[in-house]
Amino acid sequence: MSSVNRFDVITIFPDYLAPLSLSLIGKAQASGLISIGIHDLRDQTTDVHGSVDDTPYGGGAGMVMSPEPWGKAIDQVAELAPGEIHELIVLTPAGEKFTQELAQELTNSKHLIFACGRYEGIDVRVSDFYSKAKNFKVREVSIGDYVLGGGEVATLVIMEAIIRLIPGVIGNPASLDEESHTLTSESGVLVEYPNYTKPKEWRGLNVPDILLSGNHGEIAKWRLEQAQIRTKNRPS
Ligand code: 6GU
Repeated sequence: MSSVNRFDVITIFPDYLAPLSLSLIGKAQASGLISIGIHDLRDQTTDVHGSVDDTPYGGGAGMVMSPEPWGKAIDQVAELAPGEIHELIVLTPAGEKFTQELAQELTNSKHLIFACGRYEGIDVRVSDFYSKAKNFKVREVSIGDYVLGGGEVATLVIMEAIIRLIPGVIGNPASLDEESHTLTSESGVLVEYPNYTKPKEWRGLNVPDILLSGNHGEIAKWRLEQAQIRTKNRPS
């Protein structure tokens, strides 16, 4: 099955997404494997102040992002991938927790649209409209139990996790099988075994003899044990 190749991000801070032109993701764009559009929500506003938020119905603290600029922006970016099923990812600390498993699942959507909320979030009718009236897949996603100023950094995290899974993006795909969060069938994750490189001795600390033994069977066994110990001892 073919992987996601079009990403659009809607934000009031387009410059926050500048890192997408660097490193792995920059190269994936340059090589044509993926294309990424960054869109300024304020381009969709009509008043002189470029207002994107308003006070919450029902009262309470903070401001809520208005649905109309979001509707216009999402309609526009949907046209950038005509005929595809669009998956709208709404970034909010109230969303489902982002995991390696979700990263893997999202590689199967052809077109991902990231809606970066700020303030107290986006009027929920935006999610409702695109899931019910427009047949988009819509997900509210969080990257963890802490509060960020907005969804931009969460979008960077999620896009990086997805894009490195796309075939051709990483030079040595074997490294995808052997990395720090191996998903196991039973219990979720096994964290990676400890790594060493040259020199053999550094500041009085030695590389374990087993890794110098050349015995690949014993090395694999040792690494699995170490991974299990680390997984068990890791604070959750
Ligand atoms: Cl997606 N947004 C915000 N504002 N805070 C977060 C988050 C998202 N995920 C964790 N904290």
